Amino acid sequence: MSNQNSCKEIFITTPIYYVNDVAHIGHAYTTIIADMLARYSRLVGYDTFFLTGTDEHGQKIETSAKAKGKTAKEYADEVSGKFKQLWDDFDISYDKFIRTTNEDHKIGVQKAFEKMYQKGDIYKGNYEGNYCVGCETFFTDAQLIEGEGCPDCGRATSRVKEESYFFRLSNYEDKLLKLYEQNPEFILPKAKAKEIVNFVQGGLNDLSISRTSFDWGIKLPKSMNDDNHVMYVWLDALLNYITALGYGTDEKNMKYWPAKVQLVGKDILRFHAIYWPAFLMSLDLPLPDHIAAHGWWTRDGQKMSKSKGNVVNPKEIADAYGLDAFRYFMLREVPFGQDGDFSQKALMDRINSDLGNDLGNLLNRIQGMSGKYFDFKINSKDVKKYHQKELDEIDAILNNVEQYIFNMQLNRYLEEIWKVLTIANKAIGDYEPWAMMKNNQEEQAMALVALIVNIMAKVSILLQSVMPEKILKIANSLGIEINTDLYNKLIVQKDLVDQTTIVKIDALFPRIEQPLLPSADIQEVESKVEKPRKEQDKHTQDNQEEDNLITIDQFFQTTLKVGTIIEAQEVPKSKKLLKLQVDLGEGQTKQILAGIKEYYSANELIDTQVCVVANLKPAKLMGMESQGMLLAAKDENGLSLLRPESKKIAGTKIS
Ligand code: ME8
Repeated sequence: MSNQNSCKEIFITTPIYYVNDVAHIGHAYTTIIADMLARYSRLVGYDTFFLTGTDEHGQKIETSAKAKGKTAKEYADEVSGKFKQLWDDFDISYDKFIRTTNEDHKIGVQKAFEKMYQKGDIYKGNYEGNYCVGCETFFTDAQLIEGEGCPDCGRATSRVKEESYFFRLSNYEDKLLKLYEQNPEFILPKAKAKEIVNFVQGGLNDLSISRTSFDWGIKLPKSMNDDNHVMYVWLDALLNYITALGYGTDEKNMKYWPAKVQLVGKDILRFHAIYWPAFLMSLDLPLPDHIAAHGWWTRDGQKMSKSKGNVVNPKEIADAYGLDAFRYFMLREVPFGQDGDFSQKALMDRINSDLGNDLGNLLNRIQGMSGKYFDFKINSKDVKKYHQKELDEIDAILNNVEQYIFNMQLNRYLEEIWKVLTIANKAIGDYEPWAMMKNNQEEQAMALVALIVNIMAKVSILLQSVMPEKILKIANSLGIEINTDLYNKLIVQKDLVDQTTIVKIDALFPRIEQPLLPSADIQEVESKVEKPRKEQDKHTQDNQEEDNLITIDQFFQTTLKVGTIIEAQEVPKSKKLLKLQVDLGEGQTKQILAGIKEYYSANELIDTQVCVVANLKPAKLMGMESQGMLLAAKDENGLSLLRPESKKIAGTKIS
């Protein structure tokens, strides 16, 4: 490990969060990771800038505000304020909280638009296609589910036909492919890059970057002389990463560009790994080192959703279990990039085992031994004489951990540090300082206790970014101050704390025997987290399936039943949909809209049997409610409904 680059600038970003939602565990996750990176890089001595903020324009926000009887700006002020408050409560060390309604952001975005236009990357045309307001994304007909549904969230899209400015994304296809090839770590984790490469190889359409059908957005620059258009919210939003540094206004902080790491959830990787570098290339700006995409959090094995009432409110968890324990859990529990599950049990296990037994208990032992044998006064002068082997072992580990930070193997980073704690706990058992004291080997006992104090000091330095508040307490107890100088002395130069006086403090992580929040009491926050995602690219399916293995219990959360179709009708004006009434036994009939019209006529379906997903939340398609789904298999030869081999009683469960 080295901090040769002590003047190096490091820029770290989170996505800017939509203000139609209240912060939940997913937002907290991204923000905590970014905060950890920022704190780490400041401690190492890098000149660090950490950006977060809120994304406030677009049709979705305009519609949500109207529904609440507020102006879009009033609504944005209110929700943005709540995000900021939460990050302040969480002591998130952001250097700037950007709002896309800020005046300097608007100026910067307009300047960027002008530059892209002058470059010939923007032209005016007509857009005709499908728009999902929930995802603020355009889709071609071929991308839709059953002719109507958004491929990302499943909700109905609306048909848009309007004049629009386009960004020549198609011109960047080759440049993007070259970027991914030459910078295999541009997208992290690397496995995720494959999806993006496949997507780009499939061909890129030019991107519609303006809208005329609503107002809540940034106007085009005056020089365009076209007042009818507002900018597409993703162009506006992505540019926040440079306008926050003063692009187009006061550019002194542009020295932080390009970003070291831009954190995103896997749902918005495509925007950041395709559109964003293309926009930057168009602006002749350098590209970020890493776009790092994390996975999705579920709760007790289930997707979080408002309707299920199981959305995790991060503030409540942090208030009950402690902010630092929550931070540690989030960073340690799940390998970056994979989906993770939140449960109080998993959190308690981490607190009791890793934090209580391994870390907290080691500090207790230090306090006990130093107090009992040495009146709390510790001197390191003989540590090297007796424990060079242990020192070499721990320094080898700790000198190697920085790589895991910036390539986003954060759980690995913590695992390595925990190996060092294990060495310390083991050394106490192996050398038995109490026996040494009995045998008048005071010098050896002091060397051993001092070794443990030094290990604790080194570990604390490297855990400061993860658990700032608890580590401050540990540092106070060890009589040290964690700062860049101490980092250089203990980690870079592998030196020791010369002498110190230990201070007794209360247990840091008292054992938790029972969940602190009765499950039903974990307050739900309003959320839109339920985003059933359809994968865009079938080549990535295998990978995804490996990532998303489910348990048998999760499988049985789906109720599959045999149903008998008792009525079938065509849906007027729909090319694909048939409206079916399906008998599911015991007097239960469900209306199901199925996209099978091209393969089956309504008449031939009546009195036939089908397999039905019977516990699906109702959805609206073409203004009608669909209360279930039929199982079917589709390949290049067409679509076949799955049916029982012989007739079964309607409502028979499938397992
Ligand atoms: O997409 N698990 O904003 P957003 C993990 N404004 N992370 C989750 C999550 C979950 N269950 N749910 C949400 C937007 N997230 C745009 C971004 S950036 C120029 C514009 C996290 O409010 C995850 O980081 O919908 C995701 O990317 C982010 O919240 C989306 O927040």
